[in-house]
Amino acid sequence: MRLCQATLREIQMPLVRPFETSFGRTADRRILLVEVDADGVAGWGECVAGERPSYSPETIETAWHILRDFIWPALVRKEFAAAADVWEMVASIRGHHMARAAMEAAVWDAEARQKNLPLWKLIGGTLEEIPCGVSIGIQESGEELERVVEKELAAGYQRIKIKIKPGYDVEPVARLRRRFPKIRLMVDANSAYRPDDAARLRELEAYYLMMIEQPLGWDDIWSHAELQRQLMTPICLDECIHTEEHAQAAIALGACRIINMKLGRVGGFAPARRIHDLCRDRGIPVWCGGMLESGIGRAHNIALSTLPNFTLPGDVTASKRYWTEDVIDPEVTVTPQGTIRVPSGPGIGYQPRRERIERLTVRHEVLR
Ligand code: OSB
Ligand code: MG
Repeated sequence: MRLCQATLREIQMPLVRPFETSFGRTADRRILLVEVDADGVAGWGECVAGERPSYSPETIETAWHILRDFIWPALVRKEFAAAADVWEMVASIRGHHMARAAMEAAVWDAEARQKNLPLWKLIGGTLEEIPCGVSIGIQESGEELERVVEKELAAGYQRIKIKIKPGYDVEPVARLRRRFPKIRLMVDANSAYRPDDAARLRELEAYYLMMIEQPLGWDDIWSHAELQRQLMTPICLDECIHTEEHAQAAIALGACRIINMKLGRVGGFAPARRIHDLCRDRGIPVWCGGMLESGIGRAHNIALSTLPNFTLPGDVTASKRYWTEDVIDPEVTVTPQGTIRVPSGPGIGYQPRRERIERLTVRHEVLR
C-alpha cells in the first residue's frame, strides 16, 4: 500500500443532549476526521481526542499537530504491506495514541475496501451481532435518571452504565436498584475518587453492580490493585490502559478484572488486537467503550467489537442517541434486542456522507 494524500477535517456537531461526566459537560463536539487516499481508495478514521485534556492528555489540537507534523511524514509515499504495519511505522512517536489511531483506522478502512472485505472480517472478527449497553451521563434529578434509564431499557439496551462522582454515587445507584432490581447495572467514575474514598466505594457493593469503571487516578494502576483487594465488585479499567504493558501490569497486579477497550486510547486496531489477545489468554473479558463518536468512529467501534473476547455489552449505540443526523449512511441502529447487526459491505460498511461532512467542516487541511 502507498498513501499519497490525507485530509484532516474538523467537524462540529451539537449533541442531542449535553453529556456530563465527573470531569465536565459536553454539549458540542469538535471531531477530527481523517481521510486517506491509499492507492486511489479512500479510507476514513475518527480521532476521539476531546475538546479539553480532561479524559486523556490529548486534545483535538494536539492531535492535529501530531498527525500533520509527525504521523503523516512517517507514512507518506512509503511502500508497506498492510494497515497492520502502520503502528510500527509511527513507533518513534511517544504517546498521542488518539492521533495515531485515527490515521491507523483510516488505513484499515482503505485496506478493507481495496480487498472488498468488511473491516471486521479483515481484523479477524467473528461476532456478527454485538450486544449493546448505554452510558448515561450525570442527571439533574433522580426522577430524570429513572426516566432516561426506562427509555433506554425500552429501546432494548442490555446494560445500563451511569456516570458517578463524589456526591452523586450511592444515592442514584440505590434508586435505580429499587426501581430496576434485575437489570445489568454498572458505574463509571472517570477517575473522580481518591484511594481514601475506599469506604464510600465499598457502599456500592450492596447493589450487585457488574463492575465499577475507573474509580481512581487516570494513571494510577497500583491504587486500583489495592482497592480491588477490598472489593467483591470487579473493577474495570478505562483511562489507565494505554498500552499492552499497562494491561499486563494491571492484570498481574489484580488492579482490574475487566478492561474497557477504546481504539483511540490504545492507538489503533493493531495494539487493540494485542491487548484483546492478552486479555483472552488471562481470562479477562473486554468490551468496547465509546467517546461520543460520530458515525465514522462508531463504525470502527462496531468492527472492533466483533473480536471474540468482546463478551460484555459495549458502549456502542445507535446514532440517534447522540445526533439528530449522523455523517454516515445508513445510520447505526440497534435492534429491539439491544444488538447491532454488523454490516456486510466493504470497509467500515457505512458510507461517509461527503456533502454533510463538508457542510459541518469548520477547517480542513490537505496533506501530501
Ligand atoms: O469514560 O467511557 C467513558 C464519553 C466520553 C469520555 C469518556 C467516556 C464516555 C462515555 C460515553 O462513557 C460513551 C459513549 O460514547 O456512549
Ligand atoms: Mg470510562
